[in-house]
Amino acid sequence: MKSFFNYKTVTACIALAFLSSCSSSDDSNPEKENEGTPYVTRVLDFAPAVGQFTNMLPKYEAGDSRERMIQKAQSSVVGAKGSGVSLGGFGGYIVVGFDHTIANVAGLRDFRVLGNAFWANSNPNSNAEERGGSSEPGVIMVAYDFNKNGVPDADEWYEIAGSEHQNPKTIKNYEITYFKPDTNKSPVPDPLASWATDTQYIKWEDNQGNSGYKTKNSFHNQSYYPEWITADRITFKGTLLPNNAIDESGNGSYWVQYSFAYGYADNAPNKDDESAIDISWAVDKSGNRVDLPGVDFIKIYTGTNQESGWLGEVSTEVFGVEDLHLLKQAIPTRK
Ligand SMILES: [Ca+2]
Ligand SMILES: [Ca+2]
Ligand SMILES: [Ca+2]
Repeated sequence: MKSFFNYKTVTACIALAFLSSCSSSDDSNPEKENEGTPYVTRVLDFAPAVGQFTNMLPKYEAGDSRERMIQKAQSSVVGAKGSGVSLGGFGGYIVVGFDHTIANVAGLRDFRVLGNAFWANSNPNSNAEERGGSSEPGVIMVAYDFNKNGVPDADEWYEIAGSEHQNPKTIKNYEITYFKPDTNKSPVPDPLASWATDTQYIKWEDNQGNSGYKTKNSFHNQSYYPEWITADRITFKGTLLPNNAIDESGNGSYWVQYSFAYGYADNAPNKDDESAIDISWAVDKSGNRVDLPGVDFIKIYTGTNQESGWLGEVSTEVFGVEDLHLLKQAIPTRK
């Protein structure tokens, strides 16, 4: 945006001063009234899974209801650069909405979910084939409001088929249940890892016959189970991506979370073109491509069920969403 106002804008602002706030109307302003804001304007739902930043990003305070936590999540992701939310382990999600439909422009990527992924400075494995560092891939779902009722109906959701969609290690219709921890139980520390204060902290089970415990670490002492949930267990469903974190040091000191090639949230740095999504990658439940004119709602959920030692669980963070067309960023889709 230009750093000065032109004469006409200033005059108009003075004239409108008693009616409303006013801003520059130059053509490069992405917030032109007729197009809408290029960022998230509301959060419809927020349900993080178990995680070391759950109850922290955003912060739970005694008495907060689910509705209040959704409001806090909204405050954390609206606008150009939010303070961010953490979705916890597999399945934890956020649903965001906009004041306009993000258009699906042919041949171009259309939006970007802002995360905090970064590339490692010094991967001990110099032969690594994939880029990596802090990549915590979240699965992206999109909905176009076909019936124009202002909400995403169950049959309006489609999954963005990222690079791992056809990977045989990807598990569709995965389900995991986390059990609320007993605050009176005795912690089980790991004598070989001083950071692990309770290796049997939160029990989990999935629909593949696996079960285990989520570990509590010494860096985060608050409850990892969403405190506003009174139920003794929570279940999440979705597409489980393959594990992406590897202990490249061999001694637990240096974990690299590898990036998938494309199509996920918090998987590549925000400045990297591979963090940008083409709505044309959306598929239906059978995996068939769908031709959406645009999207009105986006859901992001953590796509992996993995812990990376002292780094904790792989958990997607979301700081906002950008409409690339309103921001005049033309990023070609993949060939
Ligand atoms: Ca497109
Ligand atoms: Ca609808
Ligand atoms: Ca992250």
